[in-house]
Amino acid sequence: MRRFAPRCPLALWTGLLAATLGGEASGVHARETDRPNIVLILADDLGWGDLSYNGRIQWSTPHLDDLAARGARFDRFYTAGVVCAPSRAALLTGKNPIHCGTWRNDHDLPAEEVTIAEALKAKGYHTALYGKWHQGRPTREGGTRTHPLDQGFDETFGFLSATHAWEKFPNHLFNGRDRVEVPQGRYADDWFTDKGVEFIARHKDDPTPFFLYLPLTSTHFHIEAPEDEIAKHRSTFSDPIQTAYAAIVTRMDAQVGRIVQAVRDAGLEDSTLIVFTSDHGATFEGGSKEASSSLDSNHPFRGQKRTVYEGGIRVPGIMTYPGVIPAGRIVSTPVQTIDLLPTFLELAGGRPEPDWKVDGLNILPLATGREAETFPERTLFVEWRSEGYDSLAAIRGDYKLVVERAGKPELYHLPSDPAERINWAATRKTILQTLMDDLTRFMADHPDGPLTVNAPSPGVTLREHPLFKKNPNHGQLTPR
Ligand SMILES: [Ca+2]
Repeated sequence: MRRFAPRCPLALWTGLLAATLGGEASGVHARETDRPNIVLILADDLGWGDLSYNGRIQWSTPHLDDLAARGARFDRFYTAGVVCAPSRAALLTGKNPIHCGTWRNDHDLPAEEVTIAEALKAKGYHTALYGKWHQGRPTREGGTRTHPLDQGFDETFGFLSATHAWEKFPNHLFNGRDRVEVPQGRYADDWFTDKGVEFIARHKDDPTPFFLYLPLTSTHFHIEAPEDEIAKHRSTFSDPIQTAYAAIVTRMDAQVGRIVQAVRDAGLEDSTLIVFTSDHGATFEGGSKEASSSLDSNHPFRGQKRTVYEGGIRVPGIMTYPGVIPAGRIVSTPVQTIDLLPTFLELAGGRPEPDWKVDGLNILPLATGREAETFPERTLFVEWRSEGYDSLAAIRGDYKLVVERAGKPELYHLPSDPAERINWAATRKTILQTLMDDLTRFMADHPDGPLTVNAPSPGVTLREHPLFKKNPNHGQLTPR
């Protein structure tokens, strides 16, 4: 039997509540003070507006809607990167991309960085990754320079490289380090969900908990989906690309439902934290074939993948842990994917070591609502200064600073203007200065050089943004 008393306030609160309400009779069981299993489901390029709980009307996402309703829904959940590799590295290490050596999309996650999997493994967790890695460049042999097996995962199955993960119906995948042929015609995320379901069942009676990381490839291009899923949307759409995109989203929702059901079937629902989010906003780039742009996947936000506007970085964020996180809780405090490592580690009865230099914070107080008022006000950062871009953002409370191409700072008040249309920089100078000072400090140790306003940033070769040129919808609000 798993027994553990994690640090307060979680253990204290659950213990007090159990004592007050009468323990078993109240439905608050002793195991709620144990270390939970942790399931982290990560979507790829999923837009805020792709889920029905965020207003999508052409299709529905009942499993995600239900998951959100049964736990905490974070309405200001930010990624720490605007493309895959930096975002995923930050998520796994709890550090901003410039602090974990992975601020470009072709960077490898350095071996010395401590991941969630390594941190939890050291606490006795079984760890698995099924899905897309993209944390190390492919090698000539077909492997990857930084392998998940070297970053704390006991077992893995899926794609190692980014471009391989475009294939929705792969003919080979990687089982650990081994390239394995798989029967063609099977949808990749079906494989990964099957593996996840099997992993949960296999570990249900273990004395120690598990960490399952499921980085699915939905909704990243290619825009292809299983025929039976596409058929469900033919009456809604005439455009085959929109039809396929809708099918990608609803298939992903069904996969989330299967994982939740597997947890339930294993009798682990009350002892499992389930987290769902996306690595960044939807893309309007060529590979998406205008699926996300025509469907306005980031609605109501401005921007897309590779931009620091809300459409690029504000994504769905759900945490469900029955008995600990109250159902129906909505959190409006800004949080970021760097917060997951310290949060998970707190639940596992640990804390990040000081020499890991983790940037994120434990957000359990926000998720549970207990001592939420003690959660410190802080500034969150997003930087993207490669591939010809020079985009920075600093977010604090209701305000957000954007500095594009070292030009004039833009200041937005997000509650009144989530689409970032009204620039308050000329008049709200105190908050502007605070955010500029924070951003300057954050950028001081940037490996490519510090922030210089009104001048191109060092180490950045500016060029025309290809996606601005190709996509007239960039940054525009389009009809649903
Ligand atoms: Ca992505």
